Amino acid sequence: MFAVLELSKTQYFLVYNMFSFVVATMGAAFLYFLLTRRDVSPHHRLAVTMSTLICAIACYHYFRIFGNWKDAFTVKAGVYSQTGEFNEGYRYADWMLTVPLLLSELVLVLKLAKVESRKLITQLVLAAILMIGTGYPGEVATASSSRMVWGIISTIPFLFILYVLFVRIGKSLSGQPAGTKTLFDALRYIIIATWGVYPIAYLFGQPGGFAGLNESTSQVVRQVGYSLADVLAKPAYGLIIIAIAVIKSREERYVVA
Ligand SMILES: *C/C=C(C)/C=C/C=C(C)/C=C/C1=C(C)CCCC1(C)C
Repeated sequence: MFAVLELSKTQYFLVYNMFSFVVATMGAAFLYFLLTRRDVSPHHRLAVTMSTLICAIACYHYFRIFGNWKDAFTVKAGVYSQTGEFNEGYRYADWMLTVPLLLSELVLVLKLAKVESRKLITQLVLAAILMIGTGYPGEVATASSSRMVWGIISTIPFLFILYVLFVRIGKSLSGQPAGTKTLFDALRYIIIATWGVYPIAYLFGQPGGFAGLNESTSQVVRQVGYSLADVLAKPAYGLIIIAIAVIKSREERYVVA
């Protein structure tokens, strides 16, 4: 069973428009990354390809999420009541694919030694799968206690990921070309700031509401929070990765054909 939400027109359309905005953003980013592939040298292209895939996957899922939101509500006398299931599975299926790609992309663009690279990718991908796989049962739980327990379990691999990124990327900063150092440093903080939004948005899914908000408002905050975080964590992050790859390509005297 699902929690039956009763939303005002403003609340309903805030989420509706947000989802629509994310579909457009992911679609545009997908095309942009596809077209800018040739601006980077061949051995940086895999990272750009990953951004392209990430935005395509997210565009598809947001399209489904958007349609699902429309179908799950019925309007009567200006109140939008939930009359059908809203499937959180789309989001988690999306993350299961995109989060390992986002992490691998970052390691690839660092261009570390092969063995080191492989080890980091393996650790990060496994931690990402654990984080999302344990977050999902919490997201769909109807009891607030199980929501909390799964949320805490999922936070353990999350902290591991942040630790690895921060410390490991920090260590390799000195070996990076001058122009990219500030970008890498910015990327570290952007990851902390945007990825940190997810567990906070998750808290707003608490049955009965969170932070003094009623359940409906709280759920609206959660959906908007996840959506904004996705725009920063996928298209915006991809732009920084491309900027780094372009600088590195120039350093290798790559000329755009
Ligand atoms: C493009 C999608 C991204 C970058 C998704 C990231 C998701 C997270 C960092 C999720 C983290 C969670 C916790 C740390 C605890 C509660 C459950 C999650 C899955 C929301």
